[in-house]
Amino acid sequence: MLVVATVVSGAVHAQTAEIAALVKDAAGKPLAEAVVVAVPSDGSVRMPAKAREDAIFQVDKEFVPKVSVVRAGTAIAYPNNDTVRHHVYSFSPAKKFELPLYQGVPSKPVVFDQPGVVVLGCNIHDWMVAYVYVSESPHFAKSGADGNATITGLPPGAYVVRAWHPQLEGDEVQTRKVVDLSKSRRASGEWSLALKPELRVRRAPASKHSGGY
Ligand SMILES: [Cu+2]
Repeated sequence: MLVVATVVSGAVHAQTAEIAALVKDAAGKPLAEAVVVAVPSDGSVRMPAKAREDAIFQVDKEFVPKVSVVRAGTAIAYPNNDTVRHHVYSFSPAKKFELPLYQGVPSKPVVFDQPGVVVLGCNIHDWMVAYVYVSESPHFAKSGADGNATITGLPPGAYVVRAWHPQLEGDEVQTRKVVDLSKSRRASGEWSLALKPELRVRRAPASKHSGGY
C-alpha cells in the first residue's frame, strides 16, 4: 500500500532564522533601496518550484518601484497607470527586452530567468529608470528608509550575505560576509557601501500643452 506523506507548507522549516541587515553609505547614513541577498554557503540553493509574479508600474512618468528584487524565474508585468504611452526596454545582458509603445497592461509579463542586474528605461521619457535585481537565491530583502533589511524564513545553516545598491561603487562581491545561523535564530550585521554619484536625467519641463508625450 502506498503511503503518501503530506507536508504542510510553512511547517517544513519550523525552526527558521533571520538576518537583520543595516545598510549605510560610507558617511554612515542609512541607505534605502539597497538589496541584501543571502546564499547558503554550501551552495545548496533551494528554489521554490512555483514561479513568482511581480509588477513594476508606471506612475506619473516614473517606474514604481525604482528598485525590485526578485528571484530568477520571476515574471514581471508592466502596468501603465499613466494616460501617456511608455516604451520600456532593457539592454542589460541578464535580460534584453522591449515593450513597444503601450497603454494599459502589456499582455505578456517579462520573465527574468538569468541572475544579474537589469536596468530598465523608457524610450520616450529619458529620466525614467528602474533596476531589477535578479537573485540566484530566494533569500533577500530590500532596505527601507532606515537602512534596515530583514531576510526572514531562513533554514538553519551558514550564509554568504552580500549587499547591492544602484549606485554601488565597485563589485558587489566585495560586500560579502559569512553569517552563521546554524546555532542561532537571528543574526545582525552592518554593510557600509561606497556609492558613486547619482546620474540623473532631468525631467522634461512640464508643458502647458497636454496631449503630447
Ligand atoms: Cu515612458
